[in-house]
Amino acid sequence: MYATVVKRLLFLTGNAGKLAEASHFFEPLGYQVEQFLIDGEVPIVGEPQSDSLKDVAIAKIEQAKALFNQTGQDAAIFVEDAGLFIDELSGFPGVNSASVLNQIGLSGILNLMSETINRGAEFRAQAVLFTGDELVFGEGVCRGSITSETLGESGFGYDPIFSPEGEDSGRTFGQMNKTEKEAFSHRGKALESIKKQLDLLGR
Ligand code: ITT
Repeated sequence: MYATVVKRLLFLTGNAGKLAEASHFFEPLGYQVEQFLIDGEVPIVGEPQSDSLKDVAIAKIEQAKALFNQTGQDAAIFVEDAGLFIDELSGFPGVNSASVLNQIGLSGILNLMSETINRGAEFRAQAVLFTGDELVFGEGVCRGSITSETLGESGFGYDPIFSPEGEDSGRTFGQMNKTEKEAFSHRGKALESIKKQLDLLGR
């Protein structure tokens, strides 16, 4: 009988919701997902001022690699950058989704949209995994619409005001469990793309 090899995956993030969803995806694949901490803290990394999620993700993984090299450990490293892009608001809050949510909350977004008929929006995610040898990129987009009120308490961030396309009963991510959300979500798609590439690489 062969021992199961558990691969460590260190996720550099301060967002507990993103960490929980990445764990839900990777752990059945044989990864042990951990938050990347140094001395018990999430290391602070600079994020460039850029409209490109990919530029931000690359900046984060390069800094994570440099920090990780100092630890002398053996693990894959993972980062992800995501955001909500609302059509009628010309892509706002976009790359600033985290800070905008802190500043105005879900009620602020709903107020901005109170007169708006066009409720289309999309979540985008750019994930990057460093295997130890190479970078593997995964992108995901999830189209949907902004609801007129908050619905549900699951998930995190903008989940209670976003209903994905294809969800026939109009539920928001906030009304779904992780498995249901993953089937629709930008993160699920980005991670699925990375998984396929790892399979091709035989990892
Ligand atoms: P790290 O950079 O530390 O990973 P963060 O929260 O700052 O964490 P992002 O820069 O990727 O991460 O911010 C994206 C924000 O977009 C996030 O804070 C949420 O508010 C929102 N967001 C991203 N994915 C989401 C999802 O699946 N559901 C709801 N909101 C989401």
